[in-house]
Amino acid sequence: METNKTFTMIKPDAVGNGHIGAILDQIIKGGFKIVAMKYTKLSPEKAGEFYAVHKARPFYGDLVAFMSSGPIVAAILEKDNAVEDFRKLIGATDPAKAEPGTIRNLFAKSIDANAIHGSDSNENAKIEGDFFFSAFEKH
Ligand code: FUP
Repeated sequence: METNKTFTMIKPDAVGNGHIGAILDQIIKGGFKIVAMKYTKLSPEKAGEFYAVHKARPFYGDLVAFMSSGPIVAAILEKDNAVEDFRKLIGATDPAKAEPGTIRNLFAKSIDANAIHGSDSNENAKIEGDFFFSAFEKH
């Protein structure tokens, strides 16, 4: 299993608010190498598939609608201890609880529109990266 990679999405709120450049800057300054990246938009069906693990949660419908509401930037990132270090860099799911200086603290306004996604395990990093990128797109 790959343990040095994670997967991220810059979410529709952050893209719409013009924060792609600033967020990529934080990611690169945080020591992550971009292995694959694409600017794309999820259909409601694809967003539903990506977040299928949350299907039973009360916020699932709103989450799918939000994640398909506008363009996103999807990327695979590489660094030692990538999953854990990236979760530290982005901060808590609820931006009100995110540490000062974290990406969600700086760029997110609410728990549902929270600027950025980061995989929560090595296993999910692989699954999520494969959801967006084929083998030849990863460098
Ligand atoms: P995280 O791993 O930090 O992205 O958080 P979760 O996997 O718990 O949640 C995934 C996404 O569901 C969050 F990014 C935003 C959304 N969510 C809500 O809208 N409301 C909640 O109470 C919790 C999560």
